[in-house]
Amino acid sequence: MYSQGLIGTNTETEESEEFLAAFQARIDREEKIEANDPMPEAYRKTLIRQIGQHAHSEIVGMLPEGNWITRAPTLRRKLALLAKVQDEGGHGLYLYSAAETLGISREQMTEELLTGKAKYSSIFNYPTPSWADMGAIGWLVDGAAIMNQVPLCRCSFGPYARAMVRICKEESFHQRQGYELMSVLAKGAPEQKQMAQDALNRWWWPSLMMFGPYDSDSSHSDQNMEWKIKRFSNDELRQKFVDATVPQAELIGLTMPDPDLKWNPDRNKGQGGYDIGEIDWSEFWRVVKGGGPMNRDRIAARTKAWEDGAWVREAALAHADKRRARRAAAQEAAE
Ligand code: BYC
Repeated sequence: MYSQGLIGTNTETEESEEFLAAFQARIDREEKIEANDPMPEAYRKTLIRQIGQHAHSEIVGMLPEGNWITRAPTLRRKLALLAKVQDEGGHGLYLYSAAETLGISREQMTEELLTGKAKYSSIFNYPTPSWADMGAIGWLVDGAAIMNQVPLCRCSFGPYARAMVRICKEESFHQRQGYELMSVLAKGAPEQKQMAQDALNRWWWPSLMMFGPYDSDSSHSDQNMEWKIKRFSNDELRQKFVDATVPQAELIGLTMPDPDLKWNPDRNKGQGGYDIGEIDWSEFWRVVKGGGPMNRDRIAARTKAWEDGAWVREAALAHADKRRARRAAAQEAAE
Protein backbone atom coordinates (compact mmCIF):
# COMPACT_ATOMS: atom_id res chain seq x y z
CA MET A 1 0.00 0.00 0.00
CA TYR A 2 1.15 3.55 -0.66
CA SER A 3 1.57 5.14 2.76
CA GLN A 4 -0.65 8.10 1.91
CA GLY A 5 -1.26 10.57 4.67
CA LEU A 6 2.39 10.96 5.57
CA ILE A 7 3.73 12.99 2.70
CA GLY A 8 2.03 15.68 0.63
CA THR A 9 -1.38 14.24 1.42
CA ASN A 10 -4.19 15.26 -0.92
CA THR A 11 -7.60 15.93 0.47
CA GLU A 12 -10.65 16.38 -1.70
CA THR A 13 -10.35 20.16 -1.48
CA GLU A 14 -6.72 19.97 -2.58
CA GLU A 15 -7.83 18.18 -5.76
CA SER A 16 -10.26 20.98 -6.59
CA GLU A 17 -9.85 22.84 -9.87
CA GLU A 18 -8.19 25.65 -7.96
CA PHE A 19 -5.67 23.27 -6.45
CA LEU A 20 -4.89 21.67 -9.80
CA ALA A 21 -4.49 25.07 -11.48
CA ALA A 22 -2.18 26.30 -8.69
CA PHE A 23 -0.12 23.13 -9.00
CA GLN A 24 0.19 23.54 -12.79
CA ALA A 25 1.17 27.17 -12.29
CA ARG A 26 4.07 26.05 -10.05
CA ILE A 27 5.17 23.63 -12.76
CA ASP A 28 4.89 26.33 -15.42
CA ARG A 29 7.07 28.64 -13.29
CA GLU A 30 9.69 25.83 -13.29
CA GLU A 31 9.46 25.45 -9.50
CA LYS A 32 10.62 22.06 -8.27
CA ILE A 33 7.96 19.95 -6.56
CA GLU A 34 9.35 18.38 -3.39
CA ALA A 35 8.19 15.25 -1.59
CA ASN A 36 6.34 17.11 1.17
CA ASP A 37 4.52 19.45 -1.20
CA PRO A 38 0.86 18.84 -1.96
CA MET A 39 0.49 17.25 -5.38
CA PRO A 40 -2.30 15.70 -7.44
CA GLU A 41 -2.63 11.99 -6.78
CA ALA A 42 -2.22 11.28 -10.50
CA TYR A 43 1.14 13.13 -10.53
CA ARG A 44 2.34 11.07 -7.56
CA LYS A 45 1.18 7.83 -9.16
CA THR A 46 2.76 8.50 -12.52
CA LEU A 47 6.06 9.35 -10.84
CA ILE A 48 5.96 6.19 -8.75
CA ARG A 49 5.29 4.24 -11.96
CA GLN A 50 8.07 5.89 -13.96
CA ILE A 51 10.74 6.10 -11.22
CA GLY A 52 9.91 2.55 -10.11
CA GLN A 53 10.23 1.26 -13.68
CA HIS A 54 13.46 3.17 -14.05
CA ALA A 55 14.90 1.76 -10.78
CA HIS A 56 13.94 -1.79 -11.76
CA SER A 57 15.57 -1.27 -15.17
CA GLU A 58 18.86 -0.32 -13.52
CA ILE A 59 18.84 -3.36 -11.25
CA VAL A 60 17.74 -5.82 -13.93
CA GLY A 61 20.18 -4.05 -16.27
CA MET A 62 23.05 -5.33 -14.15
CA LEU A 63 22.33 -8.90 -15.25
CA PRO A 64 23.16 -8.98 -19.00
CA GLU A 65 26.57 -7.40 -18.35
CA GLY A 66 27.17 -9.17 -15.04
CA ASN A 67 27.19 -12.27 -17.23
CA TRP A 68 30.57 -11.21 -18.69
CA ILE A 69 32.50 -9.96 -15.63
CA THR A 70 34.32 -13.25 -15.08
CA ARG A 71 35.09 -13.61 -18.79
CA ALA A 72 36.31 -10.11 -19.67
CA PRO A 73 39.35 -10.52 -21.93
CA THR A 74 41.76 -8.25 -20.01
CA LEU A 75 42.13 -6.81 -16.51
CA ARG A 76 41.45 -3.31 -17.85
CA ARG A 77 38.20 -4.40 -19.50
CA LYS A 78 37.19 -6.28 -16.37
CA LEU A 79 37.73 -3.19 -14.18
CA ALA A 80 35.62 -1.00 -16.46
CA LEU A 81 32.82 -3.56 -16.68
CA LEU A 82 32.82 -4.17 -12.94
CA ALA A 83 32.65 -0.43 -12.27
CA LYS A 84 29.81 -0.01 -14.77
CA VAL A 85 27.72 -2.78 -13.26
CA GLN A 86 28.32 -1.37 -9.77
CA ASP A 87 27.25 2.07 -11.00
CA GLU A 88 23.99 0.58 -12.21
CA GLY A 89 23.33 -0.90 -8.76
CA GLY A 90 23.95 2.59 -7.34
CA HIS A 91 21.54 4.15 -9.84
CA GLY A 92 18.87 1.68 -8.74
CA LEU A 93 19.41 2.73 -5.12
CA TYR A 94 19.12 6.47 -5.81
CA LEU A 95 15.99 5.86 -7.83
CA TYR A 96 14.32 3.56 -5.29
CA SER A 97 15.08 6.22 -2.67
CA ALA A 98 13.55 8.95 -4.86
CA ALA A 99 10.41 6.82 -5.33
CA GLU A 100 10.24 6.13 -1.57
CA THR A 101 9.88 9.86 -0.90
CA LEU A 102 6.51 9.57 -2.66
CA GLY A 103 5.27 7.12 -0.04
CA ILE A 104 5.84 3.70 -1.57
CA SER A 105 8.11 1.17 0.13
CA ARG A 106 11.05 -0.64 -1.41
CA GLU A 107 9.34 -3.94 -0.50
CA GLN A 108 6.23 -3.03 -2.44
CA MET A 109 8.20 -1.91 -5.47
CA THR A 110 10.17 -5.15 -5.41
CA GLU A 111 7.02 -7.20 -5.07
CA GLU A 112 5.54 -5.41 -8.08
CA LEU A 113 8.65 -6.18 -10.11
CA LEU A 114 8.76 -9.84 -9.13
CA THR A 115 5.04 -10.42 -9.74
CA GLY A 116 5.18 -8.71 -13.14
CA LYS A 117 2.92 -5.80 -12.08
CA ALA A 118 5.68 -3.24 -12.60
CA LYS A 119 7.48 -2.97 -15.90
CA TYR A 120 11.20 -2.59 -16.52
CA SER A 121 12.91 -1.64 -19.76
CA SER A 122 12.33 -4.05 -22.63
CA ILE A 123 16.01 -3.85 -23.57
CA PHE A 124 17.20 -6.04 -20.71
CA ASN A 125 15.29 -9.07 -21.95
CA TYR A 126 17.80 -9.86 -24.68
CA PRO A 127 20.74 -12.26 -24.22
CA THR A 128 24.45 -11.35 -24.30
CA PRO A 129 26.08 -14.26 -26.15
CA SER A 130 29.28 -12.46 -27.22
CA TRP A 131 31.88 -10.13 -25.71
CA ALA A 132 30.96 -7.52 -28.33
CA ASP A 133 27.57 -7.24 -26.61
CA MET A 134 29.39 -5.40 -23.81
CA GLY A 135 30.44 -2.79 -26.36
CA ALA A 136 27.01 -2.62 -27.99
CA ILE A 137 25.23 -2.21 -24.65
CA GLY A 138 27.55 0.60 -23.53
CA TRP A 139 27.44 2.39 -26.86
CA LEU A 140 23.77 1.93 -27.77
CA VAL A 141 21.85 1.14 -24.58
CA ASP A 142 23.65 3.66 -22.41
CA GLY A 143 23.70 6.06 -25.37
CA ALA A 144 19.90 5.80 -25.63
CA ALA A 145 19.61 6.07 -21.85
CA ILE A 146 21.60 9.32 -21.83
CA MET A 147 19.45 10.82 -24.57
CA ASN A 148 16.34 9.97 -22.57
CA GLN A 149 17.73 10.83 -19.15
CA VAL A 150 19.60 14.14 -19.57
CA PRO A 151 16.24 15.96 -19.89
CA LEU A 152 15.10 14.14 -16.72
CA CYS A 153 17.68 16.21 -14.78
CA ARG A 154 15.15 19.04 -15.36
CA CYS A 155 12.17 16.94 -14.29
CA SER A 156 9.67 18.90 -12.17
CA PHE A 157 9.98 16.46 -9.25
CA GLY A 158 13.06 17.49 -7.27
CA PRO A 159 14.26 14.14 -5.83
CA TYR A 160 14.11 12.48 -9.28
CA ALA A 161 15.79 15.41 -11.04
CA ARG A 162 18.64 15.50 -8.51
CA ALA A 163 19.18 11.74 -8.66
CA MET A 164 19.48 11.99 -12.45
CA VAL A 165 22.44 14.39 -12.39
CA ARG A 166 24.95 11.87 -11.10
CA ILE A 167 23.33 9.03 -13.04
CA CYS A 168 23.81 10.90 -16.32
CA LYS A 169 27.48 11.62 -15.56
CA GLU A 170 28.08 7.93 -14.99
CA GLU A 171 26.06 6.87 -18.04
CA SER A 172 28.25 9.09 -20.12
CA PHE A 173 31.36 7.16 -19.01
CA HIS A 174 29.51 3.92 -19.77
CA GLN A 175 28.67 5.08 -23.28
CA ARG A 176 32.27 6.04 -24.00
CA GLN A 177 33.74 2.78 -22.76
CA GLY A 178 31.21 0.86 -24.87
CA TYR A 179 31.95 2.83 -28.02
CA GLU A 180 35.70 2.49 -27.47
CA LEU A 181 35.29 -1.28 -27.03
CA MET A 182 33.31 -1.47 -30.29
CA SER A 183 35.85 0.65 -32.15
CA VAL A 184 38.73 -1.61 -31.03
CA LEU A 185 36.82 -4.70 -32.22
CA ALA A 186 35.87 -2.98 -35.48
CA LYS A 187 39.55 -2.24 -36.17
CA GLY A 188 40.64 -5.76 -35.20
CA ALA A 189 40.75 -9.08 -37.07
CA PRO A 190 37.91 -9.79 -39.54
CA GLU A 191 36.35 -12.13 -36.95
CA GLN A 192 36.41 -9.36 -34.34
CA LYS A 193 34.85 -6.88 -36.74
CA GLN A 194 32.16 -9.42 -37.57
CA MET A 195 31.49 -9.95 -33.87
CA ALA A 196 31.00 -6.18 -33.46
CA GLN A 197 28.71 -6.03 -36.51
CA ASP A 198 26.61 -8.98 -35.22
CA ALA A 199 26.19 -7.25 -31.86
CA LEU A 200 25.14 -4.03 -33.58
CA ASN A 201 22.64 -6.00 -35.68
CA ARG A 202 21.09 -7.52 -32.57
CA TRP A 203 21.01 -4.38 -30.37
CA TRP A 204 20.08 -1.60 -32.82
CA TRP A 205 16.33 -2.17 -33.06
CA PRO A 206 15.80 -3.02 -29.37
CA SER A 207 17.70 0.22 -28.52
CA LEU A 208 15.26 2.22 -30.63
CA MET A 209 12.40 0.55 -28.75
CA MET A 210 13.79 1.79 -25.42
CA PHE A 211 12.27 5.21 -26.14
CA GLY A 212 8.78 3.72 -25.96
CA PRO A 213 5.95 3.59 -28.52
CA TYR A 214 5.53 6.11 -31.33
CA ASP A 215 4.07 9.38 -30.01
CA SER A 216 0.72 8.52 -31.59
CA ASP A 217 0.55 5.39 -29.35
CA SER A 218 2.11 6.80 -26.19
CA SER A 219 -0.56 6.91 -23.50
CA HIS A 220 1.30 9.02 -20.91
CA SER A 221 3.39 11.47 -22.96
CA ASP A 222 1.01 14.43 -23.23
CA GLN A 223 0.21 14.60 -19.53
CA ASN A 224 3.83 13.90 -18.53
CA MET A 225 5.04 16.71 -20.75
CA GLU A 226 2.48 19.09 -19.31
CA TRP A 227 3.73 18.20 -15.84
CA LYS A 228 7.31 18.62 -17.11
CA ILE A 229 8.25 15.12 -16.03
CA LYS A 230 9.16 14.48 -19.66
CA ARG A 231 10.62 17.37 -21.67
CA PHE A 232 10.65 15.66 -25.07
CA SER A 233 8.39 13.09 -26.65
CA ASN A 234 9.44 9.48 -27.34
CA ASP A 235 9.83 10.16 -31.09
CA GLU A 236 11.82 13.36 -30.57
CA LEU A 237 14.33 11.57 -28.35
CA ARG A 238 14.51 8.55 -30.65
CA GLN A 239 15.27 10.85 -33.58
CA LYS A 240 18.03 12.63 -31.65
CA PHE A 241 19.55 9.25 -30.80
CA VAL A 242 19.44 8.05 -34.41
CA ASP A 243 21.00 11.29 -35.68
CA ALA A 244 23.82 11.10 -33.11
CA THR A 245 24.53 7.38 -33.51
CA VAL A 246 24.49 6.75 -37.27
CA PRO A 247 27.67 8.85 -37.86
CA GLN A 248 29.37 7.05 -34.95
CA ALA A 249 28.75 3.70 -36.67
CA GLU A 250 30.09 5.07 -39.95
CA LEU A 251 33.22 6.36 -38.21
CA ILE A 252 34.18 2.88 -37.03
CA GLY A 253 33.15 1.17 -40.27
CA LEU A 254 30.02 -0.62 -39.04
CA THR A 255 26.71 -0.74 -40.91
CA MET A 256 23.32 -0.05 -39.38
CA PRO A 257 20.99 -3.04 -39.92
CA ASP A 258 18.30 -0.94 -41.59
CA PRO A 259 17.94 -0.95 -45.39
CA ASP A 260 15.53 2.02 -45.16
CA LEU A 261 17.95 4.25 -43.29
CA LYS A 262 18.62 7.38 -45.30
CA TRP A 263 19.54 11.02 -44.84
CA ASN A 264 16.56 13.32 -45.17
CA PRO A 265 17.51 17.01 -45.55
CA ASP A 266 13.97 18.10 -44.61
CA ARG A 267 14.01 16.52 -41.15
CA ASN A 268 14.54 18.54 -37.98
CA LYS A 269 13.10 21.76 -39.40
CA GLY A 270 15.32 21.65 -42.45
CA GLN A 271 18.55 20.89 -40.58
CA GLY A 272 18.44 17.31 -41.80
CA GLY A 273 18.21 13.98 -40.04
CA TYR A 274 17.84 10.30 -40.75
CA ASP A 275 14.70 8.45 -41.82
CA ILE A 276 14.53 4.95 -40.42
CA GLY A 277 12.54 1.82 -41.26
CA GLU A 278 9.41 0.70 -39.43
CA ILE A 279 9.95 -0.47 -35.84
CA ASP A 280 8.53 -3.91 -35.06
CA TRP A 281 6.10 -2.99 -32.29
CA SER A 282 4.72 -6.51 -32.08
CA GLU A 283 8.17 -7.62 -30.90
CA PHE A 284 8.29 -4.71 -28.43
CA TRP A 285 4.93 -5.56 -26.83
CA ARG A 286 5.75 -9.27 -26.75
CA VAL A 287 8.94 -8.49 -24.82
CA VAL A 288 7.24 -5.94 -22.52
CA LYS A 289 4.52 -8.46 -21.70
CA GLY A 290 7.04 -11.10 -20.63
CA GLY A 291 7.65 -13.01 -23.88
CA GLY A 292 11.21 -11.83 -24.63
CA PRO A 293 14.10 -14.28 -24.80
CA MET A 294 15.34 -13.54 -21.28
CA ASN A 295 12.30 -12.29 -19.28
CA ARG A 296 11.99 -15.47 -17.22
CA ASP A 297 15.70 -15.65 -16.42
CA ARG A 298 15.81 -11.99 -15.40
CA ILE A 299 12.90 -12.27 -12.98
CA ALA A 300 14.20 -15.60 -11.66
CA ALA A 301 17.59 -13.97 -10.94
CA ARG A 302 15.97 -11.01 -9.14
CA THR A 303 13.68 -13.33 -7.16
CA LYS A 304 16.65 -15.41 -6.03
CA ALA A 305 18.59 -12.28 -5.04
CA TRP A 306 15.61 -10.98 -3.03
CA GLU A 307 15.11 -14.32 -1.27
CA ASP A 308 18.82 -14.86 -0.60
CA GLY A 309 19.05 -11.35 0.87
CA ALA A 310 16.09 -11.79 3.26
CA TRP A 311 18.33 -12.60 6.24
CA VAL A 312 20.39 -9.44 5.67
CA ARG A 313 17.26 -7.26 5.65
CA GLU A 314 15.90 -9.00 8.75
CA ALA A 315 19.22 -8.63 10.60
CA ALA A 316 19.50 -4.95 9.65
CA LEU A 317 15.93 -4.24 10.79
CA ALA A 318 16.41 -6.17 14.06
CA HIS A 319 19.56 -4.16 14.74
CA ALA A 320 17.74 -0.90 14.02
CA ASP A 321 14.86 -1.95 16.35
CA LYS A 322 17.34 -2.79 19.13
CA ARG A 323 19.11 0.56 18.78
CA ARG A 324 15.78 2.39 18.87
CA ALA A 325 14.75 0.51 22.03
CA ARG A 326 18.13 1.23 23.72
CA ARG A 327 17.83 4.94 22.85
CA ALA A 328 14.28 5.12 24.21
CA ALA A 329 15.34 3.38 27.47
CA ALA A 330 18.30 5.76 27.89
CA GLN A 331 16.04 8.77 27.32
CA GLU A 332 13.50 7.48 29.85
CA ALA A 333 16.26 6.95 32.43
CA ALA A 334 17.55 10.50 31.88
CA GLU A 335 14.10 12.07 32.42
N1 BYC B 1 10.24 -0.97 -21.93
O1 BYC B 1 2.97 6.17 -22.70
P1 BYC B 1 4.39 5.71 -22.78
C1 BYC B 1 18.49 2.07 -17.92
C2 BYC B 1 5.68 1.28 -21.40
S1 BYC B 1 17.71 2.73 -19.28
C3 BYC B 1 9.18 -1.37 -21.17
O2 BYC B 1 5.23 6.30 -23.83
P2 BYC B 1 5.94 6.97 -20.68
C4 BYC B 1 19.84 1.54 -18.06
C5 BYC B 1 5.35 2.42 -20.45
O3 BYC B 1 5.84 2.18 -19.14
C6 BYC B 1 16.03 2.16 -19.26
N2 BYC B 1 8.03 -0.65 -21.11
O4 BYC B 1 5.04 5.86 -21.31
C7 BYC B 1 20.65 1.84 -19.11
C8 BYC B 1 3.84 2.42 -20.52
O5 BYC B 1 3.31 1.31 -19.77
P3 BYC B 1 2.39 1.51 -18.44
C9 BYC B 1 15.12 2.74 -18.21
C10 BYC B 1 7.98 0.50 -21.82
O6 BYC B 1 6.19 6.62 -19.24
C11 BYC B 1 21.88 1.28 -19.22
C12 BYC B 1 3.56 2.05 -21.97
O7 BYC B 1 4.72 1.39 -22.45
N3 BYC B 1 14.93 4.13 -18.37
O8 BYC B 1 17.87 2.00 -16.91
O9 BYC B 1 5.41 8.34 -20.96
C13 BYC B 1 22.34 0.39 -18.29
C14 BYC B 1 3.25 3.27 -22.85
O10 BYC B 1 4.42 4.11 -22.96
C15 BYC B 1 9.05 0.94 -22.59
C16 BYC B 1 13.85 4.75 -17.91
O11 BYC B 1 12.98 4.13 -17.32
C17 BYC B 1 10.22 0.16 -22.64
N4 BYC B 1 11.28 0.49 -23.39
O12 BYC B 1 7.32 6.84 -21.49
C18 BYC B 1 21.53 0.08 -17.21
C19 BYC B 1 13.80 6.25 -18.11
N5 BYC B 1 8.70 2.11 -23.18
O13 BYC B 1 3.34 2.02 -17.38
C20 BYC B 1 20.29 0.65 -17.07
C21 BYC B 1 12.62 6.88 -17.49
C22 BYC B 1 7.44 2.37 -22.80
O14 BYC B 1 1.31 2.47 -18.76
N6 BYC B 1 11.38 6.53 -18.16
N7 BYC B 1 7.01 1.40 -21.98
O15 BYC B 1 1.90 0.14 -18.09
C23 BYC B 1 10.88 7.22 -19.23
O16 BYC B 1 11.47 8.16 -19.73
C24 BYC B 1 9.52 6.83 -19.73
O17 BYC B 1 8.86 6.10 -18.72
C25 BYC B 1 9.56 6.01 -21.06
C26 BYC B 1 8.09 5.66 -21.43
C27 BYC B 1 10.17 6.83 -22.17
C28 BYC B 1 10.32 4.71 -20.88
